Amino acid sequence: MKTALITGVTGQDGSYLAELLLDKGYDVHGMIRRSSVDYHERIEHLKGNKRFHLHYGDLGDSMSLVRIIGAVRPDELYNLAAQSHVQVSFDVPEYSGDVDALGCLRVLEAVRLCGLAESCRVYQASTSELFGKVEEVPQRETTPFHPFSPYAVAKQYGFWIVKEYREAYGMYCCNGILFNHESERRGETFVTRKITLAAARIAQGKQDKLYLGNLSSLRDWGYAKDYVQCMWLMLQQERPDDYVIATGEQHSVRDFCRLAFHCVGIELDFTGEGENEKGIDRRTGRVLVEVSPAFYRPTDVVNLWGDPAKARRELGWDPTSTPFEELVRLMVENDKELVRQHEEYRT
Ligand code: NAP
Ligand code: G4F
Repeated sequence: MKTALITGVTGQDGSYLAELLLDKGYDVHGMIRRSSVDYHERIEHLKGNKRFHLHYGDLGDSMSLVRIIGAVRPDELYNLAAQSHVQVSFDVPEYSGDVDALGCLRVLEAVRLCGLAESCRVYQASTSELFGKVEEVPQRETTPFHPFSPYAVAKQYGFWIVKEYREAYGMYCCNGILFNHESERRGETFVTRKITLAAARIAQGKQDKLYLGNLSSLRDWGYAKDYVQCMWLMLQQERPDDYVIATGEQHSVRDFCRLAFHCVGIELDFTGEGENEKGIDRRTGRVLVEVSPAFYRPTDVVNLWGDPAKARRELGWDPTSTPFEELVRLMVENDKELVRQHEEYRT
């Protein structure tokens, strides 16, 4: 039986990965942070499982990492923990740098200090945000990086320190350059979930309007459940390498909105431009979507589109298993039910 350690186990990806590894028969250890509420929504259902163990630690605290890694002695370590919100990284740039850049270094160094450099395989949650102000479309493994936020700059350090540990110490460590992936468990302030929740609330009369930032921003959105399989596949290869994981399809925030509202029975027409653009309910003429500059970023990544050819070829991964329309439908169905059951009105 293999043993895996997941940092960020309470997050969207960490929770799906934990489920996947438990299904595969792994002993799964997760690192959690102390918080004032002792409820971890995404992993609560796993807590009774005898092969699922939790440890308090923090990517900002080397000693906790050495303690946990030394005790667990994982065969595979998935470093998913991060301050993962790009817009928030402009508000807390130093913290984002500490956790997303140095946190990765701390994990790698803890593996070495615990004498596991030869036995423990490490996955680093790298990101398409590294392509930032894109220099090539679509983006592949050879596309130059141009990070465009404090988050992306920190993740770029993580990317290179992983490569460095691979080359300097021969460690088996990989960067998964993952494009945006969403799900029913996506954090509520990322644009997709914000839209699906708002569509569900508006359709049930619990919210009047949705305010968004850049509607023209383009993303390559996939399904998180499909993407955690790639994380695992990367650590099963003969040699460590870095991979772009994407669907190869691109849509705008506006497209996502149209489709999400369609799923609750509202057809939206967009009129106007920039800050004056509005999404109007075709049937009633009501304005349901407006632009608020509060959601603009000092620098915004607007043209992400990945080429998953290498992952398809070398990992045997099918990027089309959950089409875009199905992803949006799954998220909206989930949120319709959530809102119906127990959601309070929230803006
Ligand atoms: P998420 O839902 O925001 O989860 C982040 C996780 O990191 C949570 O478990 C969080 O714990 C934990 N965490 C944050 N700061 C920490 C710290 N200082 N020490 C220990 N744990 C900490 O993110 P996600 O969407 O699952 O993404 C997983 C990883 O992939 C992240 O590294 C993200 O940057 C990267 N990524 C995500 C995407 C995407 O589209 N989802 C794409 C590319 C890369 P709490 O629950 O206690 O907050
Ligand atoms: O949903 P987002 O906040 O995701 P973003 O910035 O692409 O970051 C996510 O994906 C990255 C992979 O590329 C991960 F590395 C990262 O950890 C995270 O998971 O924003 C997507 C786009 C942006 O261009 C943003 O400007 O949507 C635009 N947007 C428009 N209105 C909005 C909003 N984003 C948010 N969060 N909220 C809005 O109201």
